[in-house]
Amino acid sequence: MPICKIINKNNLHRVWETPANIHQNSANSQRASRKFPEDFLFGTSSSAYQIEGGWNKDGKGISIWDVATHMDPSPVLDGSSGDVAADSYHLYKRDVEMMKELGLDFYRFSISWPRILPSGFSNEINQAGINYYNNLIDEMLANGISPLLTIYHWDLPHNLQKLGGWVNPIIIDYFTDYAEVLFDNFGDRVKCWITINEPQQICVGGYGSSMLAPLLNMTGIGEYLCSKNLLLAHAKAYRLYDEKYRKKQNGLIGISINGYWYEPATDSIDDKKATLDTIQFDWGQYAHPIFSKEGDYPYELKRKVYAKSAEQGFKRSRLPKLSKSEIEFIKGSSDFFGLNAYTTTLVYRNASLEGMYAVPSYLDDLGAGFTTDDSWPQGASVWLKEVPCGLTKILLEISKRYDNPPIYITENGWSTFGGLVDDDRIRYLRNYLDAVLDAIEAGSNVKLYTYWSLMDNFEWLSGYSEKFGLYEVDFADPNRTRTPRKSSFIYREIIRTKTLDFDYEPENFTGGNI
Ligand code: GBH
Repeated sequence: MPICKIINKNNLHRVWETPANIHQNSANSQRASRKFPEDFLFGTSSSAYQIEGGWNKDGKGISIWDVATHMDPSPVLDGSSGDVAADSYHLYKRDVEMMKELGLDFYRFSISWPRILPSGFSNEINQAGINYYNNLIDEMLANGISPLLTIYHWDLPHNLQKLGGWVNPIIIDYFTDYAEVLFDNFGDRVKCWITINEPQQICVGGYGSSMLAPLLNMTGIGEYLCSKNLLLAHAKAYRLYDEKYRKKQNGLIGISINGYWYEPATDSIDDKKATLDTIQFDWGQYAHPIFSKEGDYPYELKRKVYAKSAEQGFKRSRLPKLSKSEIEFIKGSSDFFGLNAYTTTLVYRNASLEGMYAVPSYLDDLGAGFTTDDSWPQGASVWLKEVPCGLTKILLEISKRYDNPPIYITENGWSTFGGLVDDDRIRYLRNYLDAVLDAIEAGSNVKLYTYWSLMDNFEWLSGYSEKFGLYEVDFADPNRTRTPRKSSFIYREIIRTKTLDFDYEPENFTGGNI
């Protein structure tokens, strides 16, 4: 079986140098145990709207997800909402108990902007919201778990959306005001911050399509306006922390970018070019301005959107320009590369793409088509295939492109349709951690790993149908009872021993408590 070849530090992988047919690792058995570096850290991840519930409790304002999930007809697959979700607004002590059971070093969670600033603006702070997160943070610290705080994970205050949300440049200042409230209130105890979770998903999902709130569906225009404002908002919050808070609070701050790994579908030059273009549209669009030496949008993105715009009779490129000072402002604005990495996709470019996409559109600008390999194991989410060496490759690619930054894997996880015996999640977890170790051995500077997610939660427009949790949540139970899955016991042992042991079986696992 052709498995990813692992390359040494002097020869970090480039997409066009390897064959397209990569496969997941074979069976778990008979693989030697591997040790993680002593200072490597393990955590789990979640986000406010997906777990908290309490959507209108104690003065919280309305977010774009409250609006989207309350629409009639509902855009959510099972018609559900995050009104109650896993009810972490009330059950946070149980959540911390679970973190403790797993032995996590840290827990990544996000703050609901409208719970802190109900109107979106910082002139009015909701003390009940501050109290909630103070309690959560204090409970974590009392149990030896470090908070990794995401400032924005998609639940924009509805008021700001009324003004255009991420396509109105005024968001840059309002986002920074919000971040400042968080630095002021939580920065004494929070030493690691993520400004924004997944720019591409926010912009393409929310403004360029209707895959995420606010379901704007203005492709070819919306995602590019969003992109520029988001990069500037991120950078402004970073600069604020750097200049006003870092000395006193002594923390780190960065951004989390979702990185699909892309592999050419065939060996043809066209498919290799399409693959590189896709990388630059999908995550290079955000990573290049922040992490590259030269800054600015990637050349491939600028050239393609400019050319298409001209062809289509637009007076200027639909991708807004970054000025010299904006380029400088954004460049270097992240202390680490936060990477959310789940899966791999094959890319092609050929005549069959003609007329396939609306004009103008993001996909037409990019001019690529996507496919997958039937041999890749399939998760409960349509887009999720298990391709462990795709993770090794993206880690090495980031290391190579951006001068070996510290990489924080801020999300990685597997979805099922439920059940406590989750052997496929265990296989995914082990194979992906194995892939992380391959990347570290090849010279990638990976510092930590975060499993998505601590528990089942509201999976956006897929509702509650796809389960990512190490803990199962019973959403039919008003108490939202949480039960550890088999994978919890496996992850706990990996954390306890800092060792990946492919043969470890939890003793007497009966689907009961840890
Ligand atoms: C993460 O994004 C999110 O940060 C997190 O909130 C989420 O729960 C987690 O993934 C699991 O999905 O359904 O075919 O339209 C990872 C990137 C972006 C991948 C949206 C799936 C939807 C594709 N995800 N994308 S589709």
